[in-house]
Amino acid sequence: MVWGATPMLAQTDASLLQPKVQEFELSQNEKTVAVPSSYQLVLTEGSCPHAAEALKQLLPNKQEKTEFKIILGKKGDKAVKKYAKKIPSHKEGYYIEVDDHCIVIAGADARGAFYGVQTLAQMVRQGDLSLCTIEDYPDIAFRGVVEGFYGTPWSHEARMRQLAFYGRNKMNTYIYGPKDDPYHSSPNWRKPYPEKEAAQIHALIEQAARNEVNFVWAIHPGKDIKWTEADRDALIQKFEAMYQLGVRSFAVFFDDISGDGTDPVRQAELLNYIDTHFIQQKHDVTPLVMCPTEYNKSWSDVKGGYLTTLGKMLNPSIQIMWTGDRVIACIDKPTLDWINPLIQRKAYIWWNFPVNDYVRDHLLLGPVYGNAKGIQDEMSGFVSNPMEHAESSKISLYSVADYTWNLDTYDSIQSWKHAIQDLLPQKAAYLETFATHCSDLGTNGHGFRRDESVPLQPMLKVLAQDMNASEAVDSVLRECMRLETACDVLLADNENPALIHEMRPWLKQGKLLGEYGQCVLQMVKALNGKDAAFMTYYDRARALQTLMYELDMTENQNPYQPGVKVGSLILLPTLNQVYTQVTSTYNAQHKTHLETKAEYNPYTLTSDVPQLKTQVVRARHQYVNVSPSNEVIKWPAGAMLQIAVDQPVRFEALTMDLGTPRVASQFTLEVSSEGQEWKSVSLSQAAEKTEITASIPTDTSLKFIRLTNKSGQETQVYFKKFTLKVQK
Ligand code: LTM
Repeated sequence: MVWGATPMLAQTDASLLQPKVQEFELSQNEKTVAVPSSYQLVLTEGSCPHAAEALKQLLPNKQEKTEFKIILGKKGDKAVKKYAKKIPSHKEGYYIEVDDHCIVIAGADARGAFYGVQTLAQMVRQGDLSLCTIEDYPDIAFRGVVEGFYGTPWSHEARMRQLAFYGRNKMNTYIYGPKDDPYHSSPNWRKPYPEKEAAQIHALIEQAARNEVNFVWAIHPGKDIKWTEADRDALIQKFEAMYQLGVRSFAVFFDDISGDGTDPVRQAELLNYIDTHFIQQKHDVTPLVMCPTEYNKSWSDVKGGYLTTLGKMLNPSIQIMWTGDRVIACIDKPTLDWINPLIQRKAYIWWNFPVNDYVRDHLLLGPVYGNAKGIQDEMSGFVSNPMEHAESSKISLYSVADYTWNLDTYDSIQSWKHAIQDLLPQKAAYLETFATHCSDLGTNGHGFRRDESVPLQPMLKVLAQDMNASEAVDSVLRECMRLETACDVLLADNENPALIHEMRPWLKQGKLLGEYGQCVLQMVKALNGKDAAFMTYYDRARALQTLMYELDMTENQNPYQPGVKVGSLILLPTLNQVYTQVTSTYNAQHKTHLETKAEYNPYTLTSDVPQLKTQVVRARHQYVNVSPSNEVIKWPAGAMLQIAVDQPVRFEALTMDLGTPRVASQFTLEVSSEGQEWKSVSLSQAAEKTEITASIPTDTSLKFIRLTNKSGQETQVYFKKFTLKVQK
């Protein structure tokens, strides 16, 4: 087990215990006891094996004839009988008592005892143990992670590390549902896993058990399910095969589908059948979890009755997942007051953060904030959907563990700092500097944003108003130097190689950004000091702009949101603004024609399709791409998507994929030079194919192209690709 390095303290600091404990009381004499070098273990054999094993790893020197005792057990065990009344009555709770000759860890159940050992481990890492009592328990029953993103699923090794991390941080749930595992979703959900993958899943289940985590295996059959007995039996058979591998918790996801699979009556009938004929029959399986098709308020058609049908029909023990008011949203009381009555149970929250499968050019390393306090009794579970970058996701997941265990004392910044300390103890300060400038998502179709560069924002604002404000120039310059240093140090670090490997493209970009910032601010200083070095700083700033662009064009080249963005919310835009101002001033003073544009996107997107309004459009070489969407798009009748360019160009061809065969005839494609007169261009789609193409006559230069739903009714499509080829 790898423990984060904690400074050695003379006594226990309860504020450093993770997640924050509910009740911590120091003994009146405020004495401490040294961590025992040997101890006698008192426990009921076999009662809480994972807690006992964790204790053995923490303090290996167990001996029969030593005075110091550690008493470990769960409610009902003889060993902890004396403490029965002190054990919290909450599931998974525990009681700890430390005095100068004994440590008691008494769990409400075996998992509670395991969590007690995790707390003791943290105290041991701090140094001497304060004589104290702790009563602790989780606020939310199911806490953890849903590996439910699009993109490269986590590797086996990353998952093994994750499960250990969940155990240490008292998260009890890992839902396995990566969208790009073909045996979880279409086309292969009916088939058993091949041998190698099956063996790995078995190993994950064992690792989950050692760490007191429920391994929930989810299936995503809705894209091509037939409401037949054959498919119902195929699903049960797949669950049975997973049960044989050791799975004891199951989920069925119906998210991001359209067509027949979305019928709530059929879904409820199937789920109730699985519940009655499989889940309930097994006696050792936890309650079934489902993700509905209408999984957030903005998509819910209450009059259509989807959610109320599920609420009425689904067996009461079946848990229903919910992402909030939107696909990506934070959770508060109004969110839960709206959904819980409709589904006639407490929502099981699927929190879509820090998932970045719709902004893959950004890495989300900032604090976890925005979820309300005081709502613990209104939800049955809270799981976070992470990034495909498993190690980097731990910054957020640590805080999700903290929040879901003890909502009311949750402090987002403190938790974030502790998370960073835990992940990279030796270089935490550097990681904190980098993460400060690498947290926002950029413009995106979901409109979800996170704050970024927070401590520097006041100075960046001053600088944006007055590039000569010397205090602002100096402090931003110093921070850019810190950023460059942090990226260098992290790039060369080997304390957590998996983390650095994931962050490498963003660290390289962060380093360039730090250098660029220093250069731009040196340009300001040189201009004010009439220093001839201005031109050298200018040349280097231009070079760094090119290097940042090239990195964006060559690294992390996924087909969805390719590239690498750092500091994109405020640091880079402010530096670019200063660059433009300082260069323009220099040009005016010296009658020169230096390039004043720092970056430039000639393309803009407008749309009255609500889900596409804020999609990003990017030009890369000869191609103009609109960012794809993961979800089903409800395209209203008459609504359009338009791309405009500020100077006329010759569009050559459009290639798009709406994920649906025989759909081209429902749309019109038109082009225009000035936006007044429009010419139709025909769309071609081969039978049973989803790709649609159009060749655009190149005899005239154009500024506009638009795609309109002319079918007279709402059309449901995917939006997998929209690429415009432009003549060079
Ligand atoms: O959120 C849900 C229920 N489903 C999908 C996720 O698989 C995906 O990761 C997120 C974020 O793109 N959006 C979804 O619609």
